[in-house]
Amino acid sequence: ELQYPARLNCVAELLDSASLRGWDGRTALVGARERLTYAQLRERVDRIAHVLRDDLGLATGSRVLLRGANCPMMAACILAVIKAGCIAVPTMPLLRARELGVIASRARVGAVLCAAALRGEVDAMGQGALPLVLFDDPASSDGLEARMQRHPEPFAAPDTAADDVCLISFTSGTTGVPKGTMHFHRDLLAICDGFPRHTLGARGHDIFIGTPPLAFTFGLGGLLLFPLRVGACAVLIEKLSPETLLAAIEQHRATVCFTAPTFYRQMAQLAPRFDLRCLSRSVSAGEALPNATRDAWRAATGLEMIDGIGATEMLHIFISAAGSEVRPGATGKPVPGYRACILDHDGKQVGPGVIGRLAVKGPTGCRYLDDPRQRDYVVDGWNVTGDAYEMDADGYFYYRSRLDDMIISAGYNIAGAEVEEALLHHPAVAECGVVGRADDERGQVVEAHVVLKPGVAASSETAVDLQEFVKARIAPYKYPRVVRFREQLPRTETGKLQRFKLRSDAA
Ligand code: 3UK
Repeated sequence: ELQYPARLNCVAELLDSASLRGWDGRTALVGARERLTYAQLRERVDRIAHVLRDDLGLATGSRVLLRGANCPMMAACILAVIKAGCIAVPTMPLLRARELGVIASRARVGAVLCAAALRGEVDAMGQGALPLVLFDDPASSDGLEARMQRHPEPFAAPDTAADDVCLISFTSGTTGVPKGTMHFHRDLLAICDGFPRHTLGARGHDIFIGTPPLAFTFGLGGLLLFPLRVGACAVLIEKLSPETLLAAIEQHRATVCFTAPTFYRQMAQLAPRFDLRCLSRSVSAGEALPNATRDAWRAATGLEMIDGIGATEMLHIFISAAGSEVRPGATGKPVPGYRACILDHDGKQVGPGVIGRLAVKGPTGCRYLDDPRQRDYVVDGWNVTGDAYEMDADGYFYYRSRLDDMIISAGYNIAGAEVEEALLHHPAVAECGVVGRADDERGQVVEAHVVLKPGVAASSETAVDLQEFVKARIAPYKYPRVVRFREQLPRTETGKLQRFKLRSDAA
């Protein structure tokens, strides 16, 4: 059981303990243009906190919308909002004015901190007279950097409770209106004291790197809070491709990498060109990790990937496995502090070997901001994530599909992920997504959207070859009756396949 003081500011706690432990001179953050020690980061956070309270007049509990690419300044802004006793509302860099406007009004934000390069969509979002302060805009006299000059004194965090909200994170929203999820000061520490300590074994000499935006809780934890909690360093890079991430791992001697399964699959192809011996742990989350990808990455780097399922509602990863605990095909076991079970349609727990709805309970959990969907996600204190899972007799949890993505064809239940896994073992397949398409005769048919590796012809022979390949690997009724070749697959900024687009696109 994790215990935190009843009065708590999680950022003050992170940065003050860093100082008490003598980490002031260590490197905390590395960006494309600058490098900050723990002492420099604390000073920067304090100056920004003063701007928020003294210049903008924000009060404890005010909500501040944040917008910027992954860089030390964006990280410092998020930390400063929280240290100031305000509530951080980070937003994904690719969001458009209309989506930002919905978030700003749903979260009732009182101010905006935005990277100058991304201000266009904020200007267009139409929230009237919201105070807007730009950063990374050195020329401006009322930009954040100019204002920070005037506040050299340390900032004392206002008194807040461990269960005051400090973060509102919006779900990537593949469907419907985005949902805001609220998290407490103690939640941000609880995730640091769960997965990274127990599963990852994070240490002060680690160098964290990866792709998830800081506005996505996967990135906020993995690339900021986790390293700060153990005195480690995070490398923040604004625009990453599989190739530039590999180069950055090599250049910065990174030891821990966070990204999504498709990125690992693409990186495995290019890995032989880089010296990756520095890397000792690679964490995959956001989507199911196919065995084919786990195998390709192991063959390329010698590393056994750490798969972990997390959710914005739960703040971070709650089921995972590393090293010798890994069972291929399984996500893993509950992270210490969490419990998990499988529920049937009536909400009753089922035993091993039965597919049902995954439910979890632990130090973090779902608190939607004014949303009736709260009662669908939290049932009897259990968080029901919307995933179809199965448990084995040893307590391992196996992902099957998103509940609403199960394909029902001629009376058979088919998990698209299983068909994808089979296809990914075929040497011609770079990426794929499998969905159900409405069909008069069968209800739904299995439809595969396939990106081929360079040099392979998108021909009907290839399609038949893929179909036969799947029939030979898994139950033949699961084979894709329709195969469509694509240049790329539609993905969210968090790396998730947008299945609804696959279902509606092709015709
Ligand atoms: C799916 C996975 C199988 C699953 C996230 C790590 O992805 C994150 O949060 P989101 O709110 O999405 C949650 C949903 O994504 N998913 C995530 N990881 C896995 N499915 N295997 C996995 N390893 O459907 C889940 O319900 O965008 C991930 C940390 C923080 C996060 N917010």
